[in-house]
Amino acid sequence: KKRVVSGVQPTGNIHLGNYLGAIKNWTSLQDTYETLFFIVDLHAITLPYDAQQLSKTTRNTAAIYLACGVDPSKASVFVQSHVRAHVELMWLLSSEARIGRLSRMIQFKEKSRKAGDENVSVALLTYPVLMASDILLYQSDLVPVGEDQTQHLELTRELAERVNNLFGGRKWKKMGGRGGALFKVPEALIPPAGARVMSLTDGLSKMSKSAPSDQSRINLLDPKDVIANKIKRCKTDSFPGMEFDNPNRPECSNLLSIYQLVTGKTKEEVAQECIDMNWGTFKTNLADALIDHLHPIQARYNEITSDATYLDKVLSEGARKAANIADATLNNVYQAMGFLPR
Ligand code: AQP
Repeated sequence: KKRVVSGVQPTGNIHLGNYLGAIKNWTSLQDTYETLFFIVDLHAITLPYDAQQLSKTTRNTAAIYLACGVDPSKASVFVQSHVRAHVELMWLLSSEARIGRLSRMIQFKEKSRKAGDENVSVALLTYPVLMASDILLYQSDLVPVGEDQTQHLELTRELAERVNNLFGGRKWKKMGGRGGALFKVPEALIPPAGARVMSLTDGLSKMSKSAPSDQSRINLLDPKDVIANKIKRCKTDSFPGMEFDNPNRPECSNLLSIYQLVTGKTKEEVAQECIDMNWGTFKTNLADALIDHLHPIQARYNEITSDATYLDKVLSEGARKAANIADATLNNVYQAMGFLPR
């Protein structure tokens, strides 16, 4: 079976964008591939964060994975920092990553501009090297990536090839190793179209955990009345009817896509159904559909978190399975790079 890895940062409340763009897709991937889904807590400290909240957010994120249907009997679910090999391999890879290349990454440029020079951590710059480590440790075949991560995956592929060429093959054999490639070079798994969920208050920016206004997103654990209220108050326009893909109506297109994804209808069905609706009617339908879709997830979340030990067991078993794969890769790399065995 081909292997797929993916993760979400515990940087805040998991929202509809994280769910429709990532977690929901994992539940079908776990049936086809060997999957590892982790909570990338080490990535969550690259921008200023609240240490009092990190472990709580990490646990909640793990519980949400399971509530959304990630099945620990099929997928390994674990916390990134529980597998020490992530940080160790990152250090080894960083000797082959180049500052110029990292500082030209679009996400680094955007985030560092927002944070201001004095707040830019070294970790924000080297974040893509940790991401490369997350992927390469598991000899992953495929990585689901949104548009904003394709550059990072490209860097991962370059690092894999570079280390394979510099230290793999015959050179590794001379060091007492098996020879061949140290890392599999991963491919991108492009998610289904329309899975980019935009903010409720601005149809041109993406829904995001860190956006200051909670009105801009639907959190998966929002109670019914909060969901209804956020939809009622979200941004609209003054055009008649509802339509997809009108560049002058980004909010309309976004809300129709959300409606389509949570009802499981086709785009054509939704376009037909809503063509003559006014905003008031559509918003009521959308709020009802969202509440219906999220209700079972919230019920499962409550079940999972009311059991004091279940989640811990899942996470420790997941970390154990992950560490088995990760340690094998890491040991090979140490050997090929010439380190004295322990
Ligand atoms: N709005 C979105 N629409 C579709 N997919 C989205 N993802 C995030 N936002 C949307 C997907 O969720 C996964 C986890 O993302 P992440 O936690 O690694 O960081 P992010 O992409 O930066 O997510 P956020 O929510 O915007 O968090 P902050 O505010 O902390 O940066 C990824 O697969 C991502 O594509």
